Amino acid sequence: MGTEQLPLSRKEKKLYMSFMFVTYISLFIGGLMGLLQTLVRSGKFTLPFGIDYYQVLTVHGVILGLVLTTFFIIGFQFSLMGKTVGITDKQIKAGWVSFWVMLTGTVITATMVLLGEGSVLYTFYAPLRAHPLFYIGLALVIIGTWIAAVVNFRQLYLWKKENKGKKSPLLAFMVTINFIMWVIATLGLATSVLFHLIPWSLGYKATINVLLTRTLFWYFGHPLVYFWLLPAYMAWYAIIPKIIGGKIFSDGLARLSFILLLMFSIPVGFHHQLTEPGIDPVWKFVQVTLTMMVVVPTLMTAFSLFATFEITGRRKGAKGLFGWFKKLPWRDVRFLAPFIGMLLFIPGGVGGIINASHQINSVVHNTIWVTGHFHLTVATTVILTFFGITYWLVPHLTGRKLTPSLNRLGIIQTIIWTVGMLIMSTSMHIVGLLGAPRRSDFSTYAGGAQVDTWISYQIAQAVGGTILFIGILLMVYIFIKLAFFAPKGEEEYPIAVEEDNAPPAPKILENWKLWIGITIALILFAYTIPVIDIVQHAPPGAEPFDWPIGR
Ligand code: HAS
Repeated sequence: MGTEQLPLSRKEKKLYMSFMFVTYISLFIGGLMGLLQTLVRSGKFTLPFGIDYYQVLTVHGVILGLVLTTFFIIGFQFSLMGKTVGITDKQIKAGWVSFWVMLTGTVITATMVLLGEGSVLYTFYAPLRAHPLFYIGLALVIIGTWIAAVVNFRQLYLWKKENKGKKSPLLAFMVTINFIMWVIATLGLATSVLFHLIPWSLGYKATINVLLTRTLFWYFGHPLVYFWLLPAYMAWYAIIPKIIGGKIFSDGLARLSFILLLMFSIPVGFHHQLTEPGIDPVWKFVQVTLTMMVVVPTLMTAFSLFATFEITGRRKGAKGLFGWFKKLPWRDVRFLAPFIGMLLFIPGGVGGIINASHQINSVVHNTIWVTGHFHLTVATTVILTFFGITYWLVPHLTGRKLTPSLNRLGIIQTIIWTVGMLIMSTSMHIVGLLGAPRRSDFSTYAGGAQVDTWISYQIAQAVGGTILFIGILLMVYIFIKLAFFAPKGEEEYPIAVEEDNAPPAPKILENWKLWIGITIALILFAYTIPVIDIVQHAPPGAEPFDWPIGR
């Protein structure tokens, strides 16, 4: 890979840090809402001031699932591009435009939810209908991300022009793949929001095609989860090796796995709609098969990481089959937090494969098992890796040091997070198998033996949720320290280089036209006929359902 690292200017650092501030404010607000939810569902607590359960759930999902992740990812990716291919002053300005457009959209959407005009959850399924400004705010967030994408594409384009014939730096290649996936995926969301939801919520359309809007949402929804995951993979492939004192196992393998993830992340949205009528089972089968293909690059990633760990350990003198394990830097939070993320991706991924298996999906769909699944994947694998990145990225940007005491606090934070999440997520998986629904406050149900059993598990979830909230407070504290109070100094931006004897990555891996072409062909294959069906055979449109009723 291109080994040259560019210094980040003050202007750049300010831009990247602004994204981090929004991330950690979101973590605090969204986490508080998570705590309230687990308490309410335990049946032991009632929300004050007439606040509604779905309002809290919407803030939690939108702020953590959409806002925190997007701001962190774009800030982190900007820094990766700045470090590897550089950024011009004009591009920094465009970066600020993207930041402000995204922030304005976020504030508009959040205001509508807080006013009780948009309690439609982060999936905003029709016929639940929010205030038009809820959707307009979301549209602005998406437009802001597109501006960031164009800036990143241009950064790589200019670098390629100046470095004719050279392969692009690995991390810049990865950022580009993630943004190509995002742009293709958000086209579905934009179609749904601009042509269906906004006109309908403004009253220009009396009814709406529910299945079409759900399909457009999930066309976007699965790549959304990979948009969260790929920055974690960037750190696993290219940053963790440096932190553990090793090298990248194979640049070519890393690129190939990202290309496969691009191809197989989008044409798979039906695996979220397996129980929905109106989609021919043949197309569900096709998309489930494509879903299982996503497992291939994921296992390539696991293989590559094991190889890096083992080679590095052996170089440090490890003996025996698993001796390398002891040589890993367990006391370095920059490694420990992402490592636990990797480890818990094993049960998280197994859960995903269970979800995607059509018949078994009918056991778990719409139960709180699914909530358990995504708290392992996004709220553990991804978030712990993001925390791991924060420990070096923020001090690098603010010109401070991750001191041994902050490192220790980080390790405590990681343990608290892991314990809290294991309690909460395990309980969610078990009670999900016992049929407990997700997204409902069943502490208000009439009662009965089954509901009592569910509620007993809810108490475990409230305990886990409380521990997690302590973890959030600690993480916000560490962030504030790293941003403002840690001693001045220089923290390394750890980018690894490739093994010396690694074979060169084949040129074809940078053939963008080929990979984007195959991706579009797969999408057209998986979606064209079912979408035509959905449009042609649409039942009379659904009447809107405003929440709270009577808006
Ligand atoms: Fe999922 C629902 C299928 C991965 C997030 N998923 C969700 C929802 C979210 C989400 C948010 O097919 C809820 C959406 C909603 O609100 O309704 N998911 C999958 C599959 C995968 C998968 C097949 N999901 C993710 C990731 C997410 C995420 C990643 C976030 C980041 N998911 C589903 C399905 C549903 C679903 C259905 C709908 C369910 C329903 O009915 O509603 C796969 O990509 C998983 C592949 C992963 C693996 C694990 C590989 C392990 C690795 C770690 C290596 C470890 C090392 C360390 C090296 C096969 C790479 C080891 C060290 C040692 C010492 C051992």
